[in-house]
Amino acid sequence: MFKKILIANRGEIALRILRACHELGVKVVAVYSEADRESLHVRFSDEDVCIGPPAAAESYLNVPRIMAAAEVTGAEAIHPGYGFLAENADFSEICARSDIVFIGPTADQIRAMGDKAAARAKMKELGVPTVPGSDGIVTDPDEAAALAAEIGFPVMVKASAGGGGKGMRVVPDAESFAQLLQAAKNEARAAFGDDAVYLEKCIVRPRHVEFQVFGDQHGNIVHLGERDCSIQRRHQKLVEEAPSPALTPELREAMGEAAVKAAEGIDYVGAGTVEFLLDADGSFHFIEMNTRIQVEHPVTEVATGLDLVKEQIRVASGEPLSFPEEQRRLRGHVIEFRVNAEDPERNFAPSPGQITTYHPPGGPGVRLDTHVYAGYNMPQHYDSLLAKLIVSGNTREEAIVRARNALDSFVIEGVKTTIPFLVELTRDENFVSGNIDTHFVDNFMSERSEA
Ligand code: MV4
Repeated sequence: MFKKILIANRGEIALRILRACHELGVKVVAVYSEADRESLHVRFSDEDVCIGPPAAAESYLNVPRIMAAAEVTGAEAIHPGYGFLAENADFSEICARSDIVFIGPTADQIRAMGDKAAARAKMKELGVPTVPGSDGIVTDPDEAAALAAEIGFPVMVKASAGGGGKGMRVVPDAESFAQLLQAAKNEARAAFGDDAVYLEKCIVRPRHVEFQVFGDQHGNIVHLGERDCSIQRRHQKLVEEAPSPALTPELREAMGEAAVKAAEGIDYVGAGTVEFLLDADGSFHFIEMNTRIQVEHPVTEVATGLDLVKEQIRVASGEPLSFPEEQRRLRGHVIEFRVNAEDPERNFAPSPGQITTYHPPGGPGVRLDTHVYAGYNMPQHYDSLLAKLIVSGNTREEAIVRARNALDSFVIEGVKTTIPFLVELTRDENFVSGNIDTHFVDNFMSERSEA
């Protein structure tokens, strides 16, 4: 096992990783920007290094400074968390060349899934169900238009370097194809410096169901069930749950098998997530694989009783997977609510500033992953995630009741939060009945503004 790990992240995930390290008896090096001097991940760490000004490009994305911090402190491994450098293949490679263990996949594994068109091709070759679409990227606009007509409208144009919705367009008909193709390419070039795009048939009102997978360095790969993440707004997840209200045991087994096949196909090591779109007719299609620990990983932790972050560290140090077979299934029901420092009454505009009053919820079946405290200043420079409330119960109904009570008693003053929005959401009849798809939030918002 490692003696010292550097955490190349901030906020709640840095604190989450720090706790996992300390449970394993591993010392922690925190890095921080000038905006994060007062952060708990810095306070609770064993050593800390300031890596630059608040802007992420100059601090949490500043590879030379992070590598220097690891060298001077003698850290043997770096945990990247999510976001920032987590899916940066060059960073994984630089760590390997510097004899520092990157707690995550190799550069090759990251690249295999980072190029979405190549990932699609690879999955198709492996026999993992994909969405009907182009074989690789499309280059000639006329050929692309002909292929779109063949696939059948609506089609989606997606950036190959993308993921999470950037550089993506729904094309409703042949007439608008040329223009929307160009719009997707322009957005992709601006966002990723790469305008390569591919086509997929548009699945109308799908559910987003993702599978947690885990591989070790000895060739073992398992899945830990699914998370339903259909409740999103502008490609930001708001609520995630397990098990998915839409899966039968048969469908879970088939999708889990496909997820393991996907990970095996790229010899995957570490924690990963295979994302599927689930159609209303029960058919499922691979869309992307995320090669990192995800924001919503606690849903799986609570539903299985496993610790995914400790397992990432063990696997990176060369240990075989420690998950017993009987713990690789979901028990009871778990729902995570993301509490953001945003104003739901002003189109979810960020609301940075000082938290003046802070009373967290508690009680049976309540887990709160957060880095904030009374007096904490939410900086404007980073994402607005303030806390993740993870509720569990024997049934979905019990979890929802606990969620309502926890959200009702969660007091945060000084910044606007999404708590009032989440309270309303837990009372929505479609949410309560599990009738959720990727249009849920839009429908909910429009009904809310009419009321
Ligand atoms: C799709 C789709 C329908 N058909 N692909 C959005 C983000 C990215 N991860 C994939 N996304 C979608 N891809 C095909 N072929 C619909 C979406 C989508 C979506 C997916 C999951 C959750 C919320 C969503 C909201 C809008 C669109």
